[in-house]
Order: sequence, then structure tokens, then C-alpha cells
Amino acid sequence: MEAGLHDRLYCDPTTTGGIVHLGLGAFFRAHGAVYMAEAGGWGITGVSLQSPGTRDKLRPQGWAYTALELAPDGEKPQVVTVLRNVLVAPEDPQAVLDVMAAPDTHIVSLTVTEKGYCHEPSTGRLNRDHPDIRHDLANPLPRSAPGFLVRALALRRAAGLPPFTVLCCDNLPENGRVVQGVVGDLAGLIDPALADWIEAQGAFPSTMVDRIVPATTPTDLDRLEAASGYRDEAPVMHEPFRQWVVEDRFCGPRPAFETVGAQMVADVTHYEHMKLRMLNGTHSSLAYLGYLAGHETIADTMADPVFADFVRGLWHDEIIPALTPPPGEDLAAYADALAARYANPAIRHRTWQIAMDGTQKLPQRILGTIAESRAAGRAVPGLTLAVAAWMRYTSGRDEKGQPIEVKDPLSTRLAALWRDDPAQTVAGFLDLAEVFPPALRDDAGFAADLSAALSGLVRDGARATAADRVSA
Ligand code: CS2
Repeated sequence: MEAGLHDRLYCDPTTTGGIVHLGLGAFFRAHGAVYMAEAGGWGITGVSLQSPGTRDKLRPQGWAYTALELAPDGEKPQVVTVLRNVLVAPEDPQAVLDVMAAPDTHIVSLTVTEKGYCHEPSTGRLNRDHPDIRHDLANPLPRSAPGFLVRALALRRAAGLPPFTVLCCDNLPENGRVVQGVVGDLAGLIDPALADWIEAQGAFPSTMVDRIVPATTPTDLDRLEAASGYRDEAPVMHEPFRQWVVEDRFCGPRPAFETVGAQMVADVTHYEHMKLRMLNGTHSSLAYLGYLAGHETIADTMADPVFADFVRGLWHDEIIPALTPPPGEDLAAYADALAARYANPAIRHRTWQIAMDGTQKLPQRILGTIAESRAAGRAVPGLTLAVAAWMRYTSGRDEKGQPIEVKDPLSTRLAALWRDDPAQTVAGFLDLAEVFPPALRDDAGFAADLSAALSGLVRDGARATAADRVSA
């Protein structure tokens, strides 16, 4: 059956392909890799920073895989053959540095999730106490994404090669600036002259990335095999929609992304805010409230009229008033399109999956809107309820008293913050300087609103509390 995929291969393993990608998760394989494949003329050397699972599944397929589009009215497979090789960093970090430092590598792109940048989410600066950063300061063979970028750039500088463009594809605001900041901080600690060279010659364009990509399940593999006649051990599932807005500031050659629908712009900031706050902010809100209310997926949560109305209120009453629309974007139409995307029943995007890593996600998705709105005197009761739902979720018990598997780098600390008195619980959470900006930590009115929202959740449950909000 594998031959079905092999038949479609054109890989040339003798070059890096020009692009090295760190963090070979499903999102990149369903988004950036597809744009890179369609643009033509380039290939990707993928790097898994943690485990060999994806490499081991892709290798027998010659690195090819299927990207399966899931539309409400049917499925459409596309075989993606842009990967040239996959390396597993912990097995051989030197091999990863070598390929990043190769003369024909021009771009290093990244999807390492929010926590992969080893930064403090509330400030965007490098967390020097992060165990991987401490390791990377003391050892030439790195573990972290910033460590690989810095050590590989050092090798290029020593070899007289230009730097590669660092192309961040994670859901962070001004994501190019964030990665530039952590790389600059780390390089400065290792070799200030290297930091100066990167500053002068490097490029870190920011990008806004968008495509909903739920985790692939064993059932997906079987369904795809039945429909296509070949077995793919590592397909990715995605919605029809995709968007990629990229700052056109590369320090070397790049694929012709504009020929395949990417928007090349001078400044991506307003696009990032629109997407992070309107999409990811409501995704997280629906994930916590929906999970607590017993809904398994975002589509299930949207099929519940209470939450469909609740999320419309978030968009129109709280988030849109705080945004500057990017050129040519109509935010009300953007919200309508999001509602349709969320409701797509073919996408089984679990609330539990989106609820992951809340401490890394909330600042850019929700807390920024809350802080700016409160400073401007605008009420944000729905987003405040979403933050309270996150707190309730991280207690580790659902509304029926069943355990929740809370995945978050700070999960142990979060679980210890739970008290019987909501005001005390809120005070403990607001002490998390990594998560809450100073303006919110010092805002007594916000603490009081959060405590009231949390009391409502504990007393009445997520659905009834959201219903109260909608009818208020
Ligand atoms: C989601 C995102 O898992 C999550 O936190 O909100 O992965 C979301 O699906 C994408 O950003 C959509 O572009």
C-alpha cells in the first residue's frame, strides 16, 4: 500500500532543499509545508525537536504524506512531497546544526508552539532560568529552538556564510520580534559580537498563520485508507480555509509564496492581532467553557445555541471594539467566517486539545484585549468569564468531579492555587507574573469581576453562567 505514496515522490535527498523546519507537527505539515510545496523549486529538511515518532512514520513513505481537506460536504486528499529528510534533534544535534549551517540553507522556519521559545509570555523576553536555556548556555550542542538558531548562526558566521532568514510560524503576536528577541538575548550571553552580527545581517519576518488542524486519530488513518487505497501512517487533517500573511523582509532568497495565495506585506501586526484575538481568543474561550460544559469538540460547542450566542457577543461587543482592522479586512465578516469554520462538523477539534498550555496562550489571545479595554473604560465580561473558566479548568476537576488531564508547563503550580474561596483563588492566579501583565495584576476591579465570574462557574456551571451572560 505504501507504494501509493512512493509513486508520487520526487525527493532529492542530496540537498537540504533550502528550508530547514524546526518542529514538524501536524500544523506545519498542513499549512506552511503545503504553501512551500505549491510554490515549487524548494524542499524542506524537517527537524523534530523531541521524539522520533513522525520521522519513523514518514521514512518508510519516502517522507511523503497526505494532507486531507475536511469540508462539510466531503474530503479532498493532497499528497505533499516537499520533505527531503527528517532529523530528530535529541538523537544527533550536530546533524541538525550541520544542515542549518549548510550553504544551501536559506530559511529556517519554526512551529515549536508558544512554549518552545523559552520566553516569558507576559514580557516576550528570554527566560534565562528555563532548564533548556541553562543547558544551551553551558553546552555547544543545544536542546532548545533558540539554542539551535544561535549555535547554527554562529557556525555560519564562522564559515563566512550569510545568516538564514528565521521564519516564525507560531501563534504569537509579532512572532518575528519574539524570536529575534530570544535569539538576540541568548546570542548576547554566548558572544556579544555574534549578537551584533545577527542584529545587523539577520532577518526575522513576522507572520500570521491560520488553518484549523485537529490532531489526527487512528480512525482518520483507516478512513483515508478506505477512500484512497493506500495506507499513510502520518496524514494530517485540515479545514479548507488557509491564510498566511508574511512580512516581506528576508535576508536571502525565498519561495514565491505570493504565487500560491500568501499575502506578502510590509507590516503584519494588525493581521496578527486580528487573528490571535478573534480566532485564538475565542477558540480558547470556547475550549474552557465548552470542556467544562461537557462538549468534546469546538463544533459540538458551537452547536449549543448558548455558546454560539456567547461567542458572537465576544466578537461584536468585546474583541472587535479593541481592534484596528488590517487593510481591506471587514471584522464583522471575519467573525461570520469564523463562526462557519468553527461549526464545520467534519473537523473534530477537541476542546481538550485547544485547552492545552493556557499559561502560554492567554496573554496574547485574551489578556491583551482585557487590559486594553479596561484601560479604555470598556467592559469585557465575556472574556473575563473565559479567564475564570481557564482557572476552573486548571483546578484539574470537571463539573462532575472527574479528573481533567491538564497539560501546561505550569500545571503543578496552577493546581496548587485552587482554594475554596474564589477571591483567594483569583488572588493566587493574579500573582503569576509570567502570565498576567502588571496592569491586570494591580487592577482590583478586574480581580473582583474575575472572582464573581468564578463563583458563578462553581455555583451554576459553565453553561448556565454563559447563558446568564448572553441574556444580560
Ligand atoms: C488553536 C490553534 O490549539 C489551539 O490553541 O487555537 O491551533 C488554531 O486552531 C490555529 O491557530 C488556527 O489557525
